Amino acid sequence: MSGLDVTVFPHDFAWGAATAAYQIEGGWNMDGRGPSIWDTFCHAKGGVFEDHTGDVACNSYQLWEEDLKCIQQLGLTHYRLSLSWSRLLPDGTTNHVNPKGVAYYNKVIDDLIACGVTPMITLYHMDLPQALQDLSGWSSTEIADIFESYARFCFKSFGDRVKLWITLNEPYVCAKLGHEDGTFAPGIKDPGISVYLAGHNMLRAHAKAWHTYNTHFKPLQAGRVSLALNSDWAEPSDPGSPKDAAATERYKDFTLGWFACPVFCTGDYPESMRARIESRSLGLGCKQGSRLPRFSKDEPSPLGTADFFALNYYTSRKVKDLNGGSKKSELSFVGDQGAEGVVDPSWPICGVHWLAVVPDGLRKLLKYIKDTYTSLPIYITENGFSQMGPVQIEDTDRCQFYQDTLQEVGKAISQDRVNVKGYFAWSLLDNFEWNDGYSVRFGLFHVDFSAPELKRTIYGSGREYAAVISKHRSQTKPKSI
Ligand code: PNW
Repeated sequence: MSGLDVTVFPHDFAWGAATAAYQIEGGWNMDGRGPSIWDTFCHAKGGVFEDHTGDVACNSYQLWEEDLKCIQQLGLTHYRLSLSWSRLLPDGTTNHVNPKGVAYYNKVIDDLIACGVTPMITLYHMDLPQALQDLSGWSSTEIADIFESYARFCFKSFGDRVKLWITLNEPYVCAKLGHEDGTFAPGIKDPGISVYLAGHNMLRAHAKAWHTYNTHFKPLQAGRVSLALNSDWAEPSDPGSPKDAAATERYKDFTLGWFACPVFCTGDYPESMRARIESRSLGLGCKQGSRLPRFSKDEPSPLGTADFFALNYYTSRKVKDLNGGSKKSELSFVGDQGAEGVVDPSWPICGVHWLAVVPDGLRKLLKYIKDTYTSLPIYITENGFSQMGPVQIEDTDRCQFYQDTLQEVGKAISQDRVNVKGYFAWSLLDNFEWNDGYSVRFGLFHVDFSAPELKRTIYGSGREYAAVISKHRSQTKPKSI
């Protein structure tokens, strides 16, 4: 990455790495932590590669100091972590607080700040307390108020030091993989119905939490709150086909627009979602009318509930129209979307099957967000490259990936004038990669999962990332007078 022109990144650019509680912490039943839906999903067996679990993971609950050394070795300016809701509030409600959970995160936050690293904290990264799932989880209307109480508790406990908050990570993935496909916890397969309900309650929960912060905490704490949205970049499969072009717009609306439009544009779902789900609901004989819920006028609107844009980008797709295909009369999200994303055969696949490497897709997506949704600052809150199979500590292909990707981010800043404020590599450490277990490695540090010490070793790409950060620091120091 030595050839990268780092001077295009502003001097206060956030150089980060990201993790999530369930993927790294382990200590699943230690010191009063309550179970989450991922504990249940893993322990039920059958849903995760070789029945791996996050019971121990990187044991960051006990080895936090080792993680801190990794963060320092990289020279990160920012570290994005998530809080385990059920470690703080074992049954999900503020009726029972677990003081050891609070103490753990206090130490993490204090240590980061003492080392000059700014924490960015995600309140929810896929790990709902099981006790709340037992009350129907994201499908229940009440969840939004319960989440708001949890958020309020976190702002109160940590907001004196934490100034960058993400309420929800990837509501699309939680809703679609967790409630439509059933491949992620809580493993619900209820095509075409629960997915929209879960997504809707996530938006309500986010909006309530943002308003609470804005009214009660922002005046004193002066932080910023957003939600992290994942999106592929998408282009028509056949550039000459108007049907593929229309399908591409729907593909973007049903992934990014589903959450970005209510928050950044109109306070409501994209028109294409509203119209299609309504007409297909009628066509499919749904008794309750549209399966896409409506936002109530009696609740705070989702519109304007973000102080920056947080984007998780991994890959791109070529989109084919599916309106005439086998999904036409199927009650399902993909049937509603009427579009299918496919991988272009010219794109290399890294490790995990869904991740085709398309660095310039990120530049295009950044410009699209600026043109379509907002001129607020954008943080790339996740982006990364995985390895599968034999471990290569000298991971030249991943070095190339980071070089190419950062170059594209640089072009977005210098040529497209997109206000990108930071970049967080996914991930600091190899970790529990959801239903791929430990078979897929995203870390800048290798973790030896075969030995109880769980030794962390920097990859070649980690060294290169550290070199970029230090080069940037030395070349863009604000001039002293
Ligand atoms: C993100 N997919 O999730 C998450 O925020 C991380 O927790 C995760 O480790 C990372 O990406 C890498 O996968 C995704 O199947 C999980 O398309 C699955 C998918 C996409 C993103």
